[in-house]
Amino acid sequence: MRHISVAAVVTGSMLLAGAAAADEVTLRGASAFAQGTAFSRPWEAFVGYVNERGAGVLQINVIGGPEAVPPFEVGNAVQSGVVDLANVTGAFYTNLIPEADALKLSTNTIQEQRANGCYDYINQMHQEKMNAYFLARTGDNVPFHLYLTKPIDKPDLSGLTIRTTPVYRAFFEKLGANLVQTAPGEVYTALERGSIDGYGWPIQGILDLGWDEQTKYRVDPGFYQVDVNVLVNLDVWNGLGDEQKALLEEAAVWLEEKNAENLEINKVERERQAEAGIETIEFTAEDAETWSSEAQEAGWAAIEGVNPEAAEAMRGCFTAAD
Ligand code: 173
Repeated sequence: MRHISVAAVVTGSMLLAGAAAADEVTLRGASAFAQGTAFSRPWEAFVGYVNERGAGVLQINVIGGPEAVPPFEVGNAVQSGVVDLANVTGAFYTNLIPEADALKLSTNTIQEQRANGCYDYINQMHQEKMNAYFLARTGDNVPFHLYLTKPIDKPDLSGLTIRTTPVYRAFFEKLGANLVQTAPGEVYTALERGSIDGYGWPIQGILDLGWDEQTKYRVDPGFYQVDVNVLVNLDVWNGLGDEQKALLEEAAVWLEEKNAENLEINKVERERQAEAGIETIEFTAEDAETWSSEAQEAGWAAIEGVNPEAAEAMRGCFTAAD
């Protein structure tokens, strides 16, 4: 009798342990970008993917966008665990990882970075400096542009006041602009009031934000490559079970594959901008070359100024192998 009851107790506790490992976890998520706009859409798709497949395993509860956590605070919220995961660009958490601003300088894809070791380097950097697991990157193939309310005819921004974030700072500064940093949510009003003559933003999203109403010109060519990343608080990540981690990793691969859609989305956005009356400013071939090379050089010089070793490591793996 005694023997049997011990066995029953052991079996029972093993079942309990098994049940505990499989308990559904709900993670609180936030996005630095407003719901329904260009750099929120991939994140929303990611959340949908996880929630559809994660019944009994893991669910994501999105607490909101920039109205819930101010964009430049999202990094702090992930680090401290105020949120469990977030959709945010490196430029918004340079207070925690100044080197994260280099992510925009990559000219290869996240798939190539996973293959060449760059992803591991970046993930390690996020773990050490920010207590965050770098789960996924979106934004490949999406360039940034300068948008203006007044025309220019050469790569010279002197006399112009331009809205910036860390993304554009070194480049626009080198071209002589007077810079004002704002969160995306303040751009429309700044344009309306005439307190800025233009702003940096990617090729996607202007119409979602209504900024086309206040924008006259887009300067081509674009420069850099958007990074909008899904980061998970590291303590939360480490506390997940294998099945939960596997679901998030699978969703990350799926999300990153969607980056290939960006070329087509960019094309449609260019057409929509033209239809909205935004004129394209194109420089001479020589000036266009100056524009592009100054952007890249200013970007790397800024990272080298912050951390030469990290700049060298990332430079080595941010370019596609020939
Ligand atoms: O312009 C910005 O606010 C910015 O830095 C950014 C970065 C990635 C995607 C969209 C905007």
